[in-house]
Amino acid sequence: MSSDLRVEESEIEILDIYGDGGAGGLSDDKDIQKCVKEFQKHSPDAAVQKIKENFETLDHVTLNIGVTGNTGAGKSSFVNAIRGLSNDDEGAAETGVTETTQTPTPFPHPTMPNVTIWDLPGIGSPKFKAKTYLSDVHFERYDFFIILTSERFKENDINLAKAIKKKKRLFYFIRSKIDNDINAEKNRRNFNKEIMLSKIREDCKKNLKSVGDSKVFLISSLNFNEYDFNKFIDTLEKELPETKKHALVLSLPVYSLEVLQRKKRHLQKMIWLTAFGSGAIAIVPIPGLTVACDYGIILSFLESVFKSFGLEDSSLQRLAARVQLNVMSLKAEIKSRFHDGVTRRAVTSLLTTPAMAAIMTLKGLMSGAIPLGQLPAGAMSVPIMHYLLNKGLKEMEKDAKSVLEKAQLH
Ligand SMILES: Nc1nc2c(ncn2[C@@H]2O[C@H](COP(=O)(O)OP(=O)(O)O)[C@@H](O)[C@H]2O)c(=O)[nH]1
Ligand SMILES: [Mg+2]
Repeated sequence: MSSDLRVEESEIEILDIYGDGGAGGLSDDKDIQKCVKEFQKHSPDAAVQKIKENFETLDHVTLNIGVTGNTGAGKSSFVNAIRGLSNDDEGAAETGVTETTQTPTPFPHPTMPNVTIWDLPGIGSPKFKAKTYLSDVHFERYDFFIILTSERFKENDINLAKAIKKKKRLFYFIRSKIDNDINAEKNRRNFNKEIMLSKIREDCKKNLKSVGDSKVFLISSLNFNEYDFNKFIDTLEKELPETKKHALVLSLPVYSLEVLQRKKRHLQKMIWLTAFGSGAIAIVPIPGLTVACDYGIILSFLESVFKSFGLEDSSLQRLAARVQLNVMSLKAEIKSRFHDGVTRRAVTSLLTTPAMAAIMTLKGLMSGAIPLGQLPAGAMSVPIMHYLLNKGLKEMEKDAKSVLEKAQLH
């Protein structure tokens, strides 16, 4: 398609290349300063190496989530939902069955294999011993635990939470199947959803008093866009280490515009790292490209964005089945150069964006953000890379928004 190679920039777009009125990309001073420091400390080669290592670490960070609770609490359904699967999808954890397995079952994320959700054995037995349970499930494996119940939290839930606390690990209480509670009450004359939710919340908190200041979230695995799921993710974003929260947010299913924006914020942070790692030194110039750059890093960044935004065929297929649409009608919403995926052709067309004017404007724009004098001569391609990666990200964001709209999930 020759239209791939068209120059689409206008001076106006350049002034707002970072979206959010121009603040987003430049405000991440800490990341830029870290990269610049690497350059001052080491030779340029070593600095790029170091930045690449950081990038790799981020790419390979593991996240293990342990989901526990009574049989029937909704553990398997939650495990499926957080992996973006419906209970009937291929590869989904079996639901509505009496648990027979006494060992944790790992469910790898469908597009991010380093993220694993563990369906843990039920804790309903009267003979339950929290300490033994924790060592049996290898508690040290999990970055955090989720304790689910669809009723009141019982003694076993509370004892388990106390034992996890003793081990100085994170845990969160989730009161599941809230949609059922709402449906059962909604026809009553004085029904008020918010009052009802806060009653359930207060009741849970009272019930859990002996555990200390613990957090309870009300959710429905049938619809993460309702109730407390977003609040739950807000809390995790505050409490998890930097790399772990990054893995978590990127792995979330795209169920709303809100989660798409959350993902975008995380991915934009990665752009500086990617730009430095890929563009700081003219490693192997690729003929015809605007800048000499490390193609591999750029490709892997754009692939992460594509996957995380749910634009891959497999994600679209699952979404189509869930909202009862034809997958082709969702795919048709991907109108950018990435319609056929993150292909070499699409990436090359992004990187051949010439717009010399854009680059000149960028020089002016960036010299305030990065002390360019402190970088090796080749590093001028860093701001250009930043600009191009952000452009790719924004194109995919637009696609993802159209898909959400088509699926009526915005
Ligand atoms: N309405 C509704 N039903 C749910 C929800 N979560 C689970 N269920 C249903 O509750 C039953 C038990 O769920 P399951 O995930 O198998 O529980 P587990 O035994 O803890 O793994 C199944 O019939 C699920 O479909 C929810 O959030 N809302
Ligand atoms: Mg189960």
